[in-house]
Amino acid sequence: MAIKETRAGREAHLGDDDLLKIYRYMLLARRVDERSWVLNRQGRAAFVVSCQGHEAIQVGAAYSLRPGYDYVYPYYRDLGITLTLGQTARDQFLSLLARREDPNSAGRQMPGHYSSRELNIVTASAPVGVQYPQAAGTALAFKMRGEDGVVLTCGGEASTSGGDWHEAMNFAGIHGLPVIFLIENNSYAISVPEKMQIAGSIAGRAAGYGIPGVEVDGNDVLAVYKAAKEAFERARGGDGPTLIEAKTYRLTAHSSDDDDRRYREREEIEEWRQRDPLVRFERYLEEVELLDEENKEEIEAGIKAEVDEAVEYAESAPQASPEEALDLVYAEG
Ligand SMILES: Cc1ncc(C[n+]2csc(CCOP(=O)(O)OP(=O)(O)O)c2C)c(N)n1
Ligand SMILES: [Mg+2]
Repeated sequence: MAIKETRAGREAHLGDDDLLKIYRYMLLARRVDERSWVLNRQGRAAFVVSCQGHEAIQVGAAYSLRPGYDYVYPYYRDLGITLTLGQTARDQFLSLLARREDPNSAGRQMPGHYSSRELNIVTASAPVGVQYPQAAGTALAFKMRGEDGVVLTCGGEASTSGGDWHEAMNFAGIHGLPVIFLIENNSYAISVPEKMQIAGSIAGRAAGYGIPGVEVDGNDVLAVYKAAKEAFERARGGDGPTLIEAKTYRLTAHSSDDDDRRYREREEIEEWRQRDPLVRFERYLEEVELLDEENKEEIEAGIKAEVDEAVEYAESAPQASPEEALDLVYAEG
């Protein structure tokens, strides 16, 4: 296929290769996630928490990260971020199946609790919102050292109801810290709808902390990329933090232990499926003739093979043994 520069790509300063790479990461995240549900329903994986519907936000934002230099404080849905940073489908299934080789926690943590020393992904803690003050602290360290690193930290809309988020926003605003708060607003906190969580606007709260606040269509990967890129540039240039509120919808139940039929209508989900970020980007790439039947099938087949191999590998990998449970948890001596 001829390489052509698309208008949206040019506007976002992205070449054709980048656009296809972004598509591939989004598709990989979706396929890994879907397979995780299959393994759960077959009784082979204990628990799944899903990124479906969040792929544009996660890949669009993570695409500006410098892996192993910038820091990430993610939350449990951020599979699209960790894959863009360099974790693999294998890593994901090793974690899902709690194998000894799981790079996040060697099988100790719940799935979705990402961590990597090499990629500067700081271990996700289970209480909602505790990542924010820690992210601000790391951003302060970058600033004190005179380094141009940026910290990306993410959470759902409900995590902004807790004190930790407000304290971190306040501290980051006062000290002009290089941190990006990415709020993945998927309209629900388990069964609690957005309107019971936020009376005004999340992006609008940024003004009170002296921080730029941006609201972006979280189903439009190029819009998210652009907003995040500007935020990264601001942070790297010494101009401090940004809050990005990216709006989307949780396409699955909260987790594999949740039955969302008890609190939301099927029609509502169907309506949002029409705006599926992956399908939307696919349509766009077809329109600008970067994607056709042939390369689409090729990309799908490549990802399917990768996912198949990863599941097979993880299923035959050794379990973590009970004797090792406390290794690496406490410092020796
Ligand atoms: C402090 C705390 N309270 C409650 C929970 C249980 N809990 C886990 S996820 C979640 C909902 C969070 O919703 P949101 O922040 O919107 O993120 P989403 O899951 O929708 O992406 C809750 C209440 C928790 N983990 N920690
Ligand atoms: Mg939510």
